Amino acid sequence: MKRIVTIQDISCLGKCSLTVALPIISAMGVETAIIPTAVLSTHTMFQNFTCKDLDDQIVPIASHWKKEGIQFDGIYTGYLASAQQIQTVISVMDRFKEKNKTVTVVDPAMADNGKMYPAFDNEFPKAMAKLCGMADIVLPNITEACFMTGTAYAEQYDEAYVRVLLRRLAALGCGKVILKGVNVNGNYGVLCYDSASDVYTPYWHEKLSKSYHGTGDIFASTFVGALMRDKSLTESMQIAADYTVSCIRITMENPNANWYGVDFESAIPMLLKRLP
Ligand code: PXL
Repeated sequence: MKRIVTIQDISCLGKCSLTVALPIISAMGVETAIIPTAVLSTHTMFQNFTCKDLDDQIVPIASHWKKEGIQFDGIYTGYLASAQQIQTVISVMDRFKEKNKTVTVVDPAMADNGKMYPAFDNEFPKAMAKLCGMADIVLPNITEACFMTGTAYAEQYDEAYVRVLLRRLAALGCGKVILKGVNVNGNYGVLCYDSASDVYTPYWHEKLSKSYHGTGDIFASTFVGALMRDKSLTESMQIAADYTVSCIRITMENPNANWYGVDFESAIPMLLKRLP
């Protein structure tokens, strides 16, 4: 069984970050170690959330594992609490990245719909761009790609705008990009870009009328799980997109659904059917 480590916060309630990454990746048959970077009472879309930074634990945890000779097939980072914490995570990634073994995946979770999440300042995207530049695969949405590349965010855009964004991400050092929430020529979906060949492969899917918090984390976790189960980059992207859409649909159809996250639990059996 492959083993990954995922580095992101614990939002104790709210269905995001580690509370979705652990169940999804484990259910997909991949051992999932964690480095929790902060403990929050909820995600930051709630009012009055508490937050305890665990910055001082990250290096000691990594050092213990090094002494034990632990290696990883994958390193997946998600929401990180500060620019300083990103520096710490960069050092951990450097220590654990084994050539030709460890795949590094960075979800630069920090913004959506043209806005940064509440906890971040203008320094944050610069630090995140540095982490993305080190990764094998990055998973930004359009807003995150704009913030990291200094591109003006547009609600409506054409294919040329997407190409500019992808080339600017490549200039940061991002080798492979899965760009999320792409909306061009009436098509909606995700695309997989390989900077070496400058070629992208879109996967268009249904756009549902509601959006929910935490779906980026569900996409990223499923993508990592599929990749570790030896699916190709494009197939992993498609499995992640299909599962995320199913989670949203199930939640929209549930009159008792919570506002703060999606019912990803109900769709896990469907997801596992994609992994024979
Ligand atoms: O889903 C991304 C995420 C993860 N963790 C925390 C968040 C968010 C998004 O707002 O606030 C704490």
